[in-house]
Amino acid sequence: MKLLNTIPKYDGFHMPGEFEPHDGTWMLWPERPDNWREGARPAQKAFAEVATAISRFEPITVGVSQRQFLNARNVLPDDIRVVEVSNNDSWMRDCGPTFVKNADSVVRGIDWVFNAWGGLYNGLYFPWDKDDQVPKKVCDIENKDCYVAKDFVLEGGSIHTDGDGTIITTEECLLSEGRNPSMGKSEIEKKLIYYTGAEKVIWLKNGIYKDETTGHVDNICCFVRPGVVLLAWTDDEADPQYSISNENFEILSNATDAKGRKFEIHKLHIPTPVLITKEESEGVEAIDGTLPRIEGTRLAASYVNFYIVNGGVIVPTFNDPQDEKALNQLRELFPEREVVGIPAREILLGGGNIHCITQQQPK
Ligand code: KQY
Repeated sequence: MKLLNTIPKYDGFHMPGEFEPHDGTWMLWPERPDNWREGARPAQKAFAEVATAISRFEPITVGVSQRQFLNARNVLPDDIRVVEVSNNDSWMRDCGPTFVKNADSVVRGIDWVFNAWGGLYNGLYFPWDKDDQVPKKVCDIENKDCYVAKDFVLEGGSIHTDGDGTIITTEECLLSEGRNPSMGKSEIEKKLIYYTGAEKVIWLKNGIYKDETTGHVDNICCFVRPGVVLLAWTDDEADPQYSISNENFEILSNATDAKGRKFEIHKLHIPTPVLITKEESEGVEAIDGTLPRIEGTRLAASYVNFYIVNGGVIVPTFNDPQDEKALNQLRELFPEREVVGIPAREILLGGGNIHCITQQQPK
């Protein structure tokens, strides 16, 4: 594996859409008791269900600490590869490599700076040094060369691409103080374009209400395919999410993508607000420096945080009347894929969802 200091776009590489063919998926195994309740046992069960669902469609590897290796190996089915990868927490979308490919289908990784969603300014835990090393380890295991983007803080969940020249992101996230405070919007845009090989960045304003990542796009908006987007939505004017979604709808309605297309926008209604219960709150160990889990806090529940695999779509469900409607809407939008719902409350309690814990490796 070579570490590269050149620029993917100049080398002829770009980030494919998630809906394009994968070689496989990467995940990490949850264990920290100050983020996951009851010593992470319920979360581990949920992660195992996600990994098992993905394994029906494509190869999957789960990275796990030395301490948890035997537990993960015992819990996960035999056909899921388990490898030891030290980590601080289990958000492979955010700390893992972003993969890019060229016209000859050579795949390379990008190793961004990871600072736990805001570093010492407003990051969610400290330290994050092991997470920051994950991309090089994944690329080494996969024997993929790896671009070192060590002058730019970025998490995979803060960008989506259509694989055809367009990136979507949010100002709330990428212009936040805790990430690249010395860079302006145009400089950040250039970094995105040079590293993902894209041509145009669409800037939405804010992410899902109360999203602790400071507004990752992957919880509010994503591509179904080039020119077609899904936007998390509510018709409840009293919900703070209402104005956030409406503002993003306006932006998308007035935008064209890199190829000059107007967007076809589909509204995907959020579930009834999900709040942390007393029992859930009490199950999390309180540690200074880690975001506390306080009873009654609203979680950033959204069906947009699904993950597209070869021939399938893995969708979070919340035991909510909206679940079935969301699944059916996705079945209509992805007629050629099997849409699989997975109960995801235990993942949501940790601050993210299925898209946040997965990372595709393109074919
Ligand atoms: O991508 C995400 N949504 C990750 C959230 C991390 C939360 C850490 N407690």
